Amino acid sequence: METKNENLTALWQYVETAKPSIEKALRDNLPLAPRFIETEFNDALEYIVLSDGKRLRPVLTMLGAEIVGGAGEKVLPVAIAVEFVHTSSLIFDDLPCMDNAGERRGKVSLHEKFGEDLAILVGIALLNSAYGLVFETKNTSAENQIAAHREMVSCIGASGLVGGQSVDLALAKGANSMSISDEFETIRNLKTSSLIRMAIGIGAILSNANRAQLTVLNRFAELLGEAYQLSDDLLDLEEDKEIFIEGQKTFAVNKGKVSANLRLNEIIEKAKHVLVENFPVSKSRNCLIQLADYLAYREV
Ligand code: GRG
Repeated sequence: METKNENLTALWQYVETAKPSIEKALRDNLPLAPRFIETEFNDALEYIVLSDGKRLRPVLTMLGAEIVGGAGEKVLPVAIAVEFVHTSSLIFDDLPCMDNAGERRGKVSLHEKFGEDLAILVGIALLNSAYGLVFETKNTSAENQIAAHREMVSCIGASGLVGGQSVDLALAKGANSMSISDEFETIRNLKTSSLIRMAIGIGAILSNANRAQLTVLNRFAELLGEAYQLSDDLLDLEEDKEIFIEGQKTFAVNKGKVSANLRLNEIIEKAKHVLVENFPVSKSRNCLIQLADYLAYREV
């Protein structure tokens, strides 16, 4: 392996530089309720959106724009939309009917703090506003905006994030992996890879990416989703082997740590190769390559 987490300087420098404008745009675009609606809605919205997220998905959108020759700053509205979708997925995922999580981003989860009813409303408000923000990106054609919007619909819907989460729910209820599909691992990655695909893809679409470039970026996103899921499974295996073995038959459980690590390396090398073969050397390409390493070899 050429790069490990300690060598991800270009990526973290990029994140550090982009973060102030991302945080400002998040604040400026919060879908706040008007003054006359005196509920806790706005407090709840600010509580979850302005919490301590890594903001990797908006960064992906900016890098998606840059790798096809566009400017990251110009796609900021849609980068914010991606963070809103991500945040709404975290809110829904934490609900008692899903993952029942009491904590998120180092704080009490939104529904525990403000109630399930308000948490659901905040999640919907964020999604709703994300679909509108795609039309706020200036210096791009109406065709690009419509194409980006269509990509969002597809990545969030039943063939993406929502469908992927339904697989997770079925597995949590004890469905046998093979009864869901032979392509079990790929389907398990759907919820993660869909959002990565959306993040990179809409930045690129709004920056005039051509069809061939989009195909390459979609493949990269798919591999990243696969790597993320596999590294997650490896971390689970590390933490609580018993529970996991009884629960799901993942690749990591079936084949063991050594094989899973080999496969993880293979996927990451493939992902990097896809970019290196199809895009010239650039800062954005280097950052995306480092992001692949980060996702695969993260420790939490
Ligand atoms: C319709 C939006 C919507 C969702 C319905 C609930 C659901 C379907 C999907 C859940 C998807 C989910 C929560 C996937 C896990 C994503 C993930 C890897 C989260 C952690 O990302 P980090 O580490 O988190 O980047 P921060 O907090 O830094 O942003």
